[in-house]
Amino acid sequence: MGVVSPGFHGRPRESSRRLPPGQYETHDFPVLSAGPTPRIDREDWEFTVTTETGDRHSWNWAELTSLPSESPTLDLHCVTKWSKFDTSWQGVSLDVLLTGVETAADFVMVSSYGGYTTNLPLEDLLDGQAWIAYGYEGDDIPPEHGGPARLLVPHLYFWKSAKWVHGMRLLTGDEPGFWESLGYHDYGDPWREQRYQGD
Ligand SMILES: Nc1nc2c(c(=O)[nH]1)N[C@H]1C(S)=C(S)[C@@H](COP(=O)(O)O)O[C@H]1N2
Ligand SMILES: [Mo]
Repeated sequence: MGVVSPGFHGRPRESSRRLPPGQYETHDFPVLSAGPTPRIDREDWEFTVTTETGDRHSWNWAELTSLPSESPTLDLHCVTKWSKFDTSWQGVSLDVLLTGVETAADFVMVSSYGGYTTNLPLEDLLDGQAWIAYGYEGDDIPPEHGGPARLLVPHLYFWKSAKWVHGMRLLTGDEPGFWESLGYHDYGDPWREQRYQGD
């Protein structure tokens, strides 16, 4: 064991511990959208979970925002290599929404207003790992960042965090979403640098 001076090594070790391989830290909040920003009125907004047997569970805006919420502070990692530390959000844990949804599914297809889709294993949405967020830094989520509400799954590359989220289909088999069918990795773990198929 070497002699380590915490004053000298502390900072770089701290930030590289939080920075996945190949990423750099940015203080901006870049906007990455595959199409135009859809405008959705809160009165028209709805989020629907459809099970593999066709059962539907829907929440409107008043129902979503009256559920118990959490205020997680999260590091975000985009596949285009920027990472942003310590973003603060308000939202409802998927654990809360999926309680009482009876399913034997292993996969989820998330869909957005505007047509975007992304797939992930159901277990990656559970156990405090994912939220339907409706607040950002103490305010509404700006439309370009996914407001009224977006999915947040911060342990995967940020393309899995669907903006303008509208629903989820529970699936017994995996299917590729929008970027996944264009060659991006099916799972997208930033710590294993799973950017593209084959990584
Ligand atoms: N509906 C939708 N969600 C989306 C996207 C998109 O194009 N449409 N882009 C994804 C990608 S690639 C990233 S990096 C993040 C970007 O979120 P931001 O624009 O708030 O930074 O949203 C993800 N969610
Ligand atoms: Mo991205």
